[in-house]
Amino acid sequence: MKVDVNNINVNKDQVWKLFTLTNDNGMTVEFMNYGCIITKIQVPDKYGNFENVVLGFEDYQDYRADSFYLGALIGRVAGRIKGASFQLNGKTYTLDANDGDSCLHGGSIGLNQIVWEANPFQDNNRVGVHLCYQCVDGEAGFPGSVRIQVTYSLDNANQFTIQYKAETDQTTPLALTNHSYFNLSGDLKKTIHNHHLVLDSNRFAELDDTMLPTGMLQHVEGTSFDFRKGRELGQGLNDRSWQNQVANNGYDHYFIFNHKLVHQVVMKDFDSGRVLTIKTNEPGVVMYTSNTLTDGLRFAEGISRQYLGVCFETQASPASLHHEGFPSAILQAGETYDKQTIFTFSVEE
Ligand code: G6D
Repeated sequence: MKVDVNNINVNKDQVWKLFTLTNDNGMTVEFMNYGCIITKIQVPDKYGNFENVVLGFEDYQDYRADSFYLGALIGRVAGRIKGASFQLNGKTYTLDANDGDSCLHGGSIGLNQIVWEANPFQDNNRVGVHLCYQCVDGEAGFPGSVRIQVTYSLDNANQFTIQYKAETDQTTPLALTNHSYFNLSGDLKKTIHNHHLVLDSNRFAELDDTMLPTGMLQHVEGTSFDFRKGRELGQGLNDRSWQNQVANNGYDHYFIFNHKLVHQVVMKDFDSGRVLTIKTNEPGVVMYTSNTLTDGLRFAEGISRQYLGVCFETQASPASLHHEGFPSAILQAGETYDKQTIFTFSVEE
């Protein structure tokens, strides 16, 4: 196992670091310290062919302020905050309204645009990089000075782990996640329509026509949101139900996990045999099926098009800032934020 580091000379003033983690099976995970952006994950198919399973740009410059957040660390608060404001302990905070009237993914200068301090490490079982950043009080409109450490690591069980640790000197909202778009076909051979998904959730957050949670949790029973026994993503991408249509003909919804299965998500592509299992201590996940991904962007393995990847943004819910009944996104002063999501890659015949 090893960690390789290369420089990306962005311009005369800025150099980004590009890290590549490699395990003994030949699996690699590549990412930058700009936005903690994951640019490539190479894993084998059932024939042993190593191919990339995440969307990434051909030119690293295209990641600068990318409106699709390809591969990016999202924060301080992933998702949409209604009215770009919230109340906390009797005080009203106003944020950057960068998505209509809402604050999306931490505002127009989110953590996806920060150059993080990076410290590679290796021990007997894994290789990785600690990525650190100190948010100052009032940054992007959020209270509290927050020290964040995100750790990317890879082991020889083909498990890629993202660990998020943080502490704040003032109570503040914090909901960090990763915005990688997965496509298990390998090198973007096809869209995600035939990806088969099991998702351990009975309830999802109903959206209004501005993509904001209404505050109602809908049961998945009898809908294209019921993945408890497994279904292909394509059924929902073609479904004419209200909630699939609200999300621009697909999924862009927060699911609350039942936390009754070992893994919260299991996705499989039958042609390649690749399987992705996701295990997390987060209370839920936004599943986004790249419904609004525009055509024509130059990715490393080809040209972008709708439904080319699916995001599993494990997180608490920003809806909790305005509605009861949602997993809280509040970090108390003195409390340690300690979240982990493990992405395991395997193959099945
Ligand atoms: C759209 O609504 C979706 C978001 O969930 C996603 O993160 C973004 O595109 C990239 O705004």
